[in-house]
Amino acid sequence: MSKRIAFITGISGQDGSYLTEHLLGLGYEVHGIVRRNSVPEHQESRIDHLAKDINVYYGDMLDVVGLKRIIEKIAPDEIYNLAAQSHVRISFEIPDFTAEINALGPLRILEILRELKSGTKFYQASSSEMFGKSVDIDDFQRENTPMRPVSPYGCAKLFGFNITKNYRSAYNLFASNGILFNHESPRRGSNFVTSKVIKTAIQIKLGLKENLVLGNMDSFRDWGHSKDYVKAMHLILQHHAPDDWVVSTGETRSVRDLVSLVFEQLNLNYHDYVIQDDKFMRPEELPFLRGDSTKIRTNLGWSPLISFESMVTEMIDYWYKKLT
Ligand code: NAP
Ligand code: F7E
Repeated sequence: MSKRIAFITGISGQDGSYLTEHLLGLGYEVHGIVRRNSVPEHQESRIDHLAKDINVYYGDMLDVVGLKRIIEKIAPDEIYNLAAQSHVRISFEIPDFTAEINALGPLRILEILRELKSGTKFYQASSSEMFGKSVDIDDFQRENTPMRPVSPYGCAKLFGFNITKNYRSAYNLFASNGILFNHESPRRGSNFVTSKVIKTAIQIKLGLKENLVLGNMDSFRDWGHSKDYVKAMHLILQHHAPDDWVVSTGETRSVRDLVSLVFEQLNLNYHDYVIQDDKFMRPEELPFLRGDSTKIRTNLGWSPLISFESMVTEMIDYWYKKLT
């Protein structure tokens, strides 16, 4: 039997790299795009170890002609659209660019699929940030919780979510949304709060830094591990019908809880080192996330295997080795 073919936008990102490993393990032929960067050495660091097993092309979510050429050439069975300007605070600084990539990006691919009529399945990387301040009465967000985003990132992702549903119903495309809550790993960018806290705490421990400067420490997040979440992406496209799925752990912790745990693990008292600065506050904050993933657990048999504590330990080990 010939290999199934997957095309991943954002292949060089945190999730793209773990998804590639997962799909290669399942016997897929994997293709992906990276955008042009003036320092190519850094760009593929998360997928360098996979270079001989995958096919990487230059491509950009802004370049519809290039995207169409690649999709036509490789004729994928499945497309995972992970490319995004994925930083919520930065989306307040570059809202126009964020909307171009995160909202119009999925539309461009869906239009290509509508024209090609190839039967390719499409996965859209939707986000819990789309819920904004909306929470159900039992303090969970789920597939039918109203979406009221509070950031340019969330607003753009909500367009991507809705256009995916729209092309599913209007044109009968196999187009699904994973509504993923926060997920982290050693490969998480160092300007997201988990990596930033862990990296800086280790620098403090090693005498390389004096303080950790943060924004809002009182928001709550439902943090899982990227390795678990990419498995959900694949399962979502194996279901018999396209649909929308919440992927989450169901646990929530504050940024302060995270900071306290990390400093405790390093035998430090965070009160001695943490400073809050408006620079890292957002014009509008999303205060609370906790996802109810009953639907995917019941119907697709997915559940997270890696606990929050073991993920933090793995990230501490990673950054400690990198910094010493
Ligand atoms: P990430 O590490 O920031 O990866 C994003 C990827 O998109 C990078 O490879 C990036 O390449 C690429 N990209 C950005 N702009 C592009 C463009 N114009 N053309 C082509 N590629 C472009 O993010 P992640 O954590 O892996 O997240 C994957 C997806 O899931 C994103 O869509 C994100 O918004 C969404 N999501 C993430 C989470 C989470 O907690 N991680 C939760 C919900 C949803 P460069 O390195 O060149 O920028
Ligand atoms: O912030 C607070 C910040 O940037 C988490 C993305 O993957 O998940 C992610 O978005 C919390 C927020 O993630 C700092 O205000 C405090 O309340 O790690 P984060 P995020 O904004 O939740 C969603 C689901 C996505 O889809 C996104 O792509 O931490 N916080 N001080 C800080 N955050 C950062 N980054 N830096 C600080 O100094």
